[in-house]
Amino acid sequence: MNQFDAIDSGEEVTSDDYTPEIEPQATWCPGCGDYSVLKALKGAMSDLGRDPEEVLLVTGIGCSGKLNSYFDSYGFHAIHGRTLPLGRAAKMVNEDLEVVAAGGDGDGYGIGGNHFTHTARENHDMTYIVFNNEVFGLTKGQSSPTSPKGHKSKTQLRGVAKDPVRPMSLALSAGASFIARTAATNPKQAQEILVEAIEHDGFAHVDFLTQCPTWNKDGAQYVPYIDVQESDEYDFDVTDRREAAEMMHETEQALYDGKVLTGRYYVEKDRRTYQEEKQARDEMPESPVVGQYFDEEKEWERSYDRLDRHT
Ligand SMILES: Cc1ncc(C[n+]2csc(CCOP(=O)(O)OP(=O)(O)O)c2C)c(N)n1
Ligand code: SF4
Repeated sequence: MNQFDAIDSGEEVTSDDYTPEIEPQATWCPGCGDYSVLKALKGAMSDLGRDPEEVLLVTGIGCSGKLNSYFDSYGFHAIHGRTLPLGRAAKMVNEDLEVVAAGGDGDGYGIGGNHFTHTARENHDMTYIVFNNEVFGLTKGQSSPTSPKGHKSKTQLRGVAKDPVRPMSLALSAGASFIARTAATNPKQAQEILVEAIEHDGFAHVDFLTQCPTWNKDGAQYVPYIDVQESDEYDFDVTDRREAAEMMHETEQALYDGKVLTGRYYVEKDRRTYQEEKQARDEMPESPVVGQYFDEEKEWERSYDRLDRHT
């Protein structure tokens, strides 16, 4: 039994349960993709029947980070790029919490890039939603790690000189056990993918393509998407790492050619989460490291041997 069983009211959870009683006026621009993430996340939580008291939402800094103000669960509006270490820490001290971290592509793939790779590697049991609008929205449209090469902005007048980050390939090579991409223009799929991501035991990464009509009017996110699972052209096994890697390679480039492909790309069910791995370690007998690895006499002998070999 987890501690939340005691507070389960038995009543059906709806999206409204996640709407703050005094709802602040949204400061997102009209047409912003962030509204879709909010709706999909509320919908996913109600599909799963999760009470808001069971959920912690950690957000970063940026327009995306404001998600916390409109989503009524436990929340932490973290500093820039630090959603993942905070979410991890919360999960480690309270395993029953449903932890969701969310932030922009600047937040997650730029300043927080290091945390992204290591949280994926360690397979922490949490969901990570990245609002990928290919720009820094809040600070007025500078290019971000996912802006296409050549993308022009007020601070990159001649266009970006760098190749963009490929978020899904990065997540796969780092070790995430659930990887998907969805789009704000596709609310049904978005909600389904979030349900699966939240249910997944392990680190679930969702690259959520969100449009920024204020600073990135030409973003590919406006183009109608193709769902890779529903397309005959893209038949592949989501549990096969090699096939997933090939699909990602192909479709992450296609995004910049104006073809938006979304869906689940990789699902690994039998990998132990960080929490499970740690529990298994805690149950092992301790072996004294000093005696095992450091025998002073032997170390001197080895040093003399090495010296002999070099003289
Ligand atoms: C340590 C730190 N560096 C820089 C900033 C300034 N800053 C605020 S939001 C932001 C970019 C946000 O872009 P992104 O994460 O893509 O989110 P979006 O606003 O597009 O949702 C930056 C650079 C900051 N708040 N803190
Ligand atoms: S600036 Fe862009 S990302 Fe920020 S609220 Fe407006 S449309 Fe959304």
